[in-house]
Amino acid sequence: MKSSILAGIFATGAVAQSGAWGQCGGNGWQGSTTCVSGYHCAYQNDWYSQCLPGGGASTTLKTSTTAKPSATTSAPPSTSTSPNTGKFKWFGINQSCAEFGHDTLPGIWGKHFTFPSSTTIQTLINDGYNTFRVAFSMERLVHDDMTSAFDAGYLRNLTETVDFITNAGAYAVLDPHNYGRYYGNIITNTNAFSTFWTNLATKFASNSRVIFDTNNEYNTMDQTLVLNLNQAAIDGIRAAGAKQHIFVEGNAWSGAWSWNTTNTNMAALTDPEGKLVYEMHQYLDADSSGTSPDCVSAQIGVQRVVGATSWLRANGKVGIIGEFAGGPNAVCQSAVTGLLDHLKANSDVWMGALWWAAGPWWAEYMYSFG
Ligand SMILES: *[C@@H]1O[C@H](CO)[C@@H](O)[C@H](O)[C@H]1NC(C)=O
Ligand SMILES: *[C@@H]1O[C@H](CO)[C@@H](O)[C@H](O)[C@H]1NC(C)=O
Ligand SMILES: CC(=O)N[C@H]1CO[C@H](CO)[C@@H](O)[C@@H]1O
Repeated sequence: MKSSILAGIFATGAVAQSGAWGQCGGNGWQGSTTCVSGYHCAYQNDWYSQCLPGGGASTTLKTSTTAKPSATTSAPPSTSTSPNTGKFKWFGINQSCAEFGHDTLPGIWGKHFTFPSSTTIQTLINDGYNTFRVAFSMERLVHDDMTSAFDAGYLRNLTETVDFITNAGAYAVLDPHNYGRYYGNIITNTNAFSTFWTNLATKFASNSRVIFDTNNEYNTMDQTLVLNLNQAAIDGIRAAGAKQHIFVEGNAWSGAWSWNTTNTNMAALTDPEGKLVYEMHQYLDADSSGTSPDCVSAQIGVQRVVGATSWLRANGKVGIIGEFAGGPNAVCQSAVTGLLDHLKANSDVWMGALWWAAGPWWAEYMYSFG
């Protein structure tokens, strides 16, 4: 999702009471600060409070910084008891906030950015999610250039988040939320990008529940460069001795609907480990941008991904829908349900799906998996 419009998508859902998993507070939030019955408003960070299951006091107005996970809090592995026993390997949600405030770099922790809440992560794991896409900013990790040493504090906080997730039995997707850019400039130095990935993968090579995502949403870039950057990331990660799965992303915001016309060259990517997963994003509003809570039709979910399904199968690849969402209304509910049913029915090529922001009816649907 284009970060500049994030505020808009969440603001448009303003109703009398925020729905399950909906936003209920945060800087600039103008919608409801109370949740529907059975949910309470939980402070996540200064930009976001969310309706989580259960009673409890609303903490929307809290402004202190309790958002960082504690490395000491761990939970039993939940994979065997997860309700998500369908065919998807990965089923999850983004954990977005360490990349916030991108206009201010490196920015101040607790003011411009923070890290995901361990409480939220644990709640979502208990509800059956097993995959968390952890967005972060490359500039905050490497200040001077892509090959420079890591910012120790940012790396430590990022690692604590990842460790919390993986110690709890879930998968953590490391997502440099950079749109193929570094300090706003399109990355053209594939060698430096490869080194960045060697350095990062070295830190996480021993954690088998980590997944590497080369970059979030390349866009308006040369198509061959997108191919080369992905290959450079793959080569860099393998040079570190890391053997986990790698999510590659395409040009044009990695859109599933245009993948079969835009990103066909990506079939040429190679991986000695054979663990590439093509991550595509798909929103269901008119221009596929995720800026409107309205879905085009109840069928649009399937219609936008069938071409990608064919492409994956024809090329012997597997994919994941790494971002999707629909507004809290009946048309979107049908559209998203149709999308997920289609992915599930084609689980030979689709390995999972990750919500960008959860919808109010999600829990019921998720439990219907398996
Ligand atoms: C990391 O988190 C700690 C709080 O545990 C905070 O004080 C520090 O500023 C953070 N640093 C970065 C760079 O995120
Ligand atoms: C490409 O994908 C779109 C969207 O899924 C689909 O409608 C279209 O038929 C596909 N075109 C080709 C040539 O496969
Ligand atoms: C559950 C969760 O972490 N959802 C996040 C997805 O991304 C949006 C936009 O960045 C956040 O506001 C949500 O908190």
